[in-house]
Amino acid sequence: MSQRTSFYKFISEEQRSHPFSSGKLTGLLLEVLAACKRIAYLTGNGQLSSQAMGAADSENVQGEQQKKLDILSNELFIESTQWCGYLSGMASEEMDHCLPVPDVYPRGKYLITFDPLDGSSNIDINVSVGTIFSILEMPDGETSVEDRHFLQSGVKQVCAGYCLYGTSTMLVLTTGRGVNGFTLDRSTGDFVLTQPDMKIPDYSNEYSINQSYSRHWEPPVKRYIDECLAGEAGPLGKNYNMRWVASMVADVHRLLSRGGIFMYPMDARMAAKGQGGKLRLLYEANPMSFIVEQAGGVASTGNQRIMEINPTSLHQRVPVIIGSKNEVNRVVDYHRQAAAECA
Ligand code: AHM
Ligand code: MG
Repeated sequence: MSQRTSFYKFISEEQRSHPFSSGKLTGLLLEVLAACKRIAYLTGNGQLSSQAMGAADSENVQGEQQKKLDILSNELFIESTQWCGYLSGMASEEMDHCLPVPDVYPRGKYLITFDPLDGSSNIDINVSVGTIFSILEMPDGETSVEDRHFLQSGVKQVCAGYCLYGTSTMLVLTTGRGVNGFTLDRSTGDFVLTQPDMKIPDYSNEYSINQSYSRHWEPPVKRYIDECLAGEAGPLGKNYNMRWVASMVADVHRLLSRGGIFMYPMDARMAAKGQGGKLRLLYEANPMSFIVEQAGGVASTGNQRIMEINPTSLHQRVPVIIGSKNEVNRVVDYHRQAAAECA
């Protein structure tokens, strides 16, 4: 009989290989998985749970219309994790400020940031969505939990992951020692290791960007996409394919599986509004960058490694250009050339 490796077995073996491991991260991750399973069940019911579908009567702190499932997923994530004793506080895309763990529960050494339901514009049309999370350590010597404690650069992440609610439910995770993918066995409720040591090919011929915004893009991004569109006859010498699910989790999962470049770049509309980009640094860009880098890819704003940004606010937005090493480095190089021409 072939041996299957459950998430619990995998993470326990990882824990044993660290002589001083306390098991606290394992404990926290098991509760994060419990939250993801509940969200998978909720999203999987789709139109059958009419009370969960459609728009809520509220906006999040960034002024975006919330869906009922955004709010329910946020509540499920909090309820599933806050009691476990390994967390001091959490911050979510759907909450104005951080949430310290209530006094009735013990507090632990970790902080968690999360986007409970990324890509939620896809909910009503039955297209993949996902949960993204990032685990940080609570700074030493602090007793209260405040927004400023979450303002840590991505290089300080202890763990990052996402759960993709697609045709199957998949968890993809890094603790800084590579990236592993697990598929939910719906008959047993176990996440089973199905994609060990995921690696992103250095080159690709697939790009992912919302091309309807092309008239707003900055010149380096426009140059790269024009070259992709030129195909074999152009400077890149190959034909490209394009995919855009509009769920970052699904788009990043595709590039982790077969390579590619994903871009949600800076554009003129964002600049006019004083925004740094669309995607959120703490809930989306940093965790995805940690995963992509651990799989051998590159994650940049075009001008800076994403994980080296020092966050200035909880809901800070940044440009995101991530994926296959040589494709992303080419776009970064075009940014460098454009800056040099302006200097
Ligand atoms: P959300 O967190 O509000 O769902 O927004 C993030 C999503 C990403 O998953 C996706 O890449 C992007 O927004 C799609 O944006 P657009 O609709 O502009 O193409
Ligand atoms: Mg999101």
